[in-house]
Amino acid sequence: MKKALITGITGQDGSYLAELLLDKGYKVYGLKRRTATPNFENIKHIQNEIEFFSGDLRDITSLAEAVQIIKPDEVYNLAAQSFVGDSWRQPIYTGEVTGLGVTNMLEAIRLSKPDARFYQASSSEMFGKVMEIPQTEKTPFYPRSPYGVAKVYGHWITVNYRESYDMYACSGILFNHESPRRGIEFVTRKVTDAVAKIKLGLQEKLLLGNLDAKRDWGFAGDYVKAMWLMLQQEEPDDFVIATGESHTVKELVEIAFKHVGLDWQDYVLQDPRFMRPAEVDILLGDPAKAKQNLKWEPEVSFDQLVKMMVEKDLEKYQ
Ligand code: NDP
Ligand code: GDR
Repeated sequence: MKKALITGITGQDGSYLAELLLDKGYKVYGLKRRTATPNFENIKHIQNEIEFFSGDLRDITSLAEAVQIIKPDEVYNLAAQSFVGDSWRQPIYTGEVTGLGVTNMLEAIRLSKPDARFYQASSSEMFGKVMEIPQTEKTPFYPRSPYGVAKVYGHWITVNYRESYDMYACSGILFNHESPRRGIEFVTRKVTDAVAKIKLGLQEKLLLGNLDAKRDWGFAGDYVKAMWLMLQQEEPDDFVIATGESHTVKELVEIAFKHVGLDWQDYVLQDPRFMRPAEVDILLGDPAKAKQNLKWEPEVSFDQLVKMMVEKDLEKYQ
């Protein structure tokens, strides 16, 4: 039985990946932070099938101990301070977790289980002020937030450990991916949650920032399959994972409101509090390499994704 350690198991991607690996017959271990109140919402349905280790990406002792005891075949490093907006409010913390935390995890593996296969959750935010459209594995990085900068560090340290120590270390450059398990502060879920509440008379208005930003949005359930595929190849490599389609925040809002028979213009207001000090205007990924080498394809369209999320939020409040 293969053993996999997932950091960030309580998050959106951690929960879908754990489901996938359990289905494939893996023994799944999860690194979980100590919290005053439990936050098992995303994994409560599979909680009993996972073995948890208490730890924090900033605390190498906890990582080293987990790797030493588990001796995992695969490690998926999904933990991060992942909210771009907050990375300006907590730049040092973001650097420590999202950047340096990757080195802590790599060191723990190098010292105790150097043949474990490693996946790093890199991000399209590394492209930031994009140098070309669409973005590929070869597009230069120009991050536009403390989060993006930290992810560039995490990306390059992963490449560096691959080249320095011959470790099987891969970096997946994933574009935005969403689901009903998405954190409420991210724009897709903020919108679908508000649409459900407005429809049911529980909320009056929706305050948003930049409506013109364009993102390449896919479904998280599709994207975790690509993570697993990356660790099953003969040689470690880096891959862009995206849909190849880009939409504005305005289009997202239009589809979500229309799905419940409402006109978004009656409810949405712009609020400068949700504008960012530096914005990433457009992201559009080219997943050709993943399609060819991993035989990976996204299955859920943007339209289906937004409707799925609205439906789940309606169900929740009804
Ligand atoms: P989430 O924010 O949903 O989950 C983040 C996870 O990291 C949570 O389990 C959280 O634990 C954990 N975590 C946060 N800080 C620490 C820490 N100091 N030590 C240990 N664990 C910690 O993120 P997603 O699931 O959406 O994303 C997964 C990864 O992929 C992240 O690294 C993100 O930056 C990256 N990514 C995400 C994309 C997306 O569109 N979703 C796109 C590209 C990259 P807790 O529950 O306790 O807060
Ligand atoms: P992003 O996701 O920053 O791309 O990072 P987010 O959903 O936060 O923002 C997407 C775009 O929407 C604009 N926007 C708003 N965003 C939020 N959160 N709230 C608002 O009210 C709002 N109004 C407009 C933003 O300005 C932005 O342009 C996500 C995270 O999952 C990262 O961890 C991951 O690496 C990247 O996706 C790829």
